[in-house]
Amino acid sequence: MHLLFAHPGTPPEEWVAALRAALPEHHVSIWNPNAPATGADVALVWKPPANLFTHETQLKTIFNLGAGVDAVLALPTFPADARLIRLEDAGMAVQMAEYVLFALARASRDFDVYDAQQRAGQWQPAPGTLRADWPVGILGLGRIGLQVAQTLATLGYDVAGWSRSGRDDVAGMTSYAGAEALPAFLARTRVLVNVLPLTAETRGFIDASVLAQLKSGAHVINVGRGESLVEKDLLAALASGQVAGASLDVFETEPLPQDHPFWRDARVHITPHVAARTLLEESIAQIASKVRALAAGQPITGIVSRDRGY
Ligand code: NDP
Ligand code: OXD
Repeated sequence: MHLLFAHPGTPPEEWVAALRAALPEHHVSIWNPNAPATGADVALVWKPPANLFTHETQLKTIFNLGAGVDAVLALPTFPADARLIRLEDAGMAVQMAEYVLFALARASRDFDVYDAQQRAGQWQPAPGTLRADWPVGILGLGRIGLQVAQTLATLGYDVAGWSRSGRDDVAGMTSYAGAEALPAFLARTRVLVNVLPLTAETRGFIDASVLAQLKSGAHVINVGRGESLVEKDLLAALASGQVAGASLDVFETEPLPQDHPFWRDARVHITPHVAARTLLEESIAQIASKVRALAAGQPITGIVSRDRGY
């Protein structure tokens, strides 16, 4: 196979060296839009420009260097007959669990209050909190959502998860499946964690109606995609007090525009789409083992369904 590395946002040398070391029997090139096409049949991409696919017309297998494939599927040039394969966990799930646990503990254990007290030189223990008062609801129980659920359940949080098909394999988690179960899931949730992929169905999903159904004084943790959350509806819910705070890693527009009201609201915590980073070693190991399987005609997991969008 001939592999092409096409991640315009990252210096290619380290990745390409690791790929060559992992797959010495295959050819590896770096995409250069100003050079003739390489004829590669496999590409490794992250947010590729649309002209990758009009330039490199032999590509039949695309490995996405992330879990979310929304940016690739949005490209009108993405070839209809190409197979799209996403990263499955590859070290991201545990990072996401850490991120969510940190945001949850910050909200439920008054760490913001103590930060403010420190700045004011105050020593003022707040009343203790009970996990029972902080039921967590996780939207999306895939590779990442399940690890988040497992981590929180192990620590004794009251955890529920919602997905299309439901899961019964996390001890201590209550599973809700499908649209008909959504109202009950939302009604028992105070901390809403979004780990859904961005698809036609999940775009704009967390809107005023969803936020209104959460327990009053809710917290929103969005680590999925920004376009799944209607930001103006979150601002309105913060203004009314229905939502008391938010930890947001992803946004409708990235980078978050300087004039966005989120920057100026102390109840909103912002990170620049870093909740789970793509790790070189784990990602190359996963992709290399799939390339070897494909070359041997064996089945692989992680192939994206175009119909579902994830
Ligand atoms: P998976 O494909 O493994 O899981 C997706 C989950 O969402 C599944 O449980 C699926 O249900 C559920 N789902 C999808 N559509 C719907 C729907 N319409 N209604 C109900 N449930 C739905 O994805 P991952 O866990 O690997 O990744 C999730 C997302 O996390 C990525 O797509 C990406 O957007 C985001 N991400 C963000 C990062 C960051 O740094 N902020 C880093 C990595 C990922 P079912 O199980 O029934 O199919
Ligand atoms: C991903 C991401 O989807 O980094 O992997 O957002």
